[in-house]
Amino acid sequence: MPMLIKRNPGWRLPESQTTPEAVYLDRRRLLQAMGFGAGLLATTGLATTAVMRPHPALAADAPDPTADLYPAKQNPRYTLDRALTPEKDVTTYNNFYEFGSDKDIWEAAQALQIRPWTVKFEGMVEQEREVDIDTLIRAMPLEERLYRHRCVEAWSMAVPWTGFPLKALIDYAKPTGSAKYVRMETFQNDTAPGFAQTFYPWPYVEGLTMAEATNELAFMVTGLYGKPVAKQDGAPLRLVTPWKYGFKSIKSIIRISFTDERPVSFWEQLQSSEYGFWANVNPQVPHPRWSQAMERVLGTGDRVPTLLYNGYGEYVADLYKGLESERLYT
Ligand SMILES: Nc1nc2c(c(=O)[nH]1)N[C@H]1C(S)=C(S)[C@@H](COP(=O)(O)O)O[C@H]1N2
Ligand SMILES: [Mo]
Repeated sequence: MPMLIKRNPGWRLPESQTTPEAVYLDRRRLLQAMGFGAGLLATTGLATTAVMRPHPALAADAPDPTADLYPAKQNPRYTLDRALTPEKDVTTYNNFYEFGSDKDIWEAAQALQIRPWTVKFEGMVEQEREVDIDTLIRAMPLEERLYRHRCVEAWSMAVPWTGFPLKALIDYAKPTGSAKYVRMETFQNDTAPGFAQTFYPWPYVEGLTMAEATNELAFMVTGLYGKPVAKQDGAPLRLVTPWKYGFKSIKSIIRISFTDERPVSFWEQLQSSEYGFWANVNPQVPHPRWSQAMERVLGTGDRVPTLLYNGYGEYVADLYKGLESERLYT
């Protein structure tokens, strides 16, 4: 079990101590990752360098070919004890490093072309294949779920996602019995300015064990607030795993591979001392640079205590029995 950290009862999370995932990278690691000397590092201003934004797409996108599927019926099993975060906050305060390392990327993300879009199924599957996103979405059982989201940076939101269980996608992909993990990958092309920051280990990658991926909570998102999901929130297909820190919820997926090797995710590759594979929410295990005890709720700005497994222990705690020696909470 993780060590219990005793906290002052009156302790509050100082906002200034919570920094975005990337702005405080260890200097030596960053140098290695960049493969450059200190001279250049000094002039590039580390990972905080402002990213140039492209103009948002000028022409409006064609109507979404799946728009008729929304709103989908809400599944009453997944509701919340807290108010939903206003749509405006969910769609204008984002983490999507492909479009820049600050929260204000929603306009830049409009440059992403989400049709045509295909998803490849690879690795340990009966047969590798590539499927058109609209064919895929129409083959899946869409429903709406209200989920909490807890970013490792200590902000949170409550969101009405539309999508389908990851389990349904896994049944569709037909992995073989040897598969132990599912690995997912985000698009990489020259429409997004973040790829010019070559010290990041692009493309964005995430992974789950097969047991996690087939847990009923693991959800593939195609919609948000009763509409097709916005580009800045990961259109046309993103993962949500509400019991884990938000960085596990990989956006704009193009490739899903089944493997017997544990995938190394984007953040783990960048800074494994801070971001591991499991990344389950636990208020008692601090991030090396800040506490995880409390969270700031987007929209209201309220500070509320963070819950073990983000409040989803009854669904997922069993997944981690026997794994107590692992770094389950970072
Ligand atoms: N491809 C990709 N997926 C990503 C990210 C990213 O930078 N790139 N950021 C992650 C992080 S840190 C969080 S908190 C959530 C944010 O999702 P939201 O912007 O819809 O709130 O997306 C996750 N998925
Ligand atoms: Mo995050």
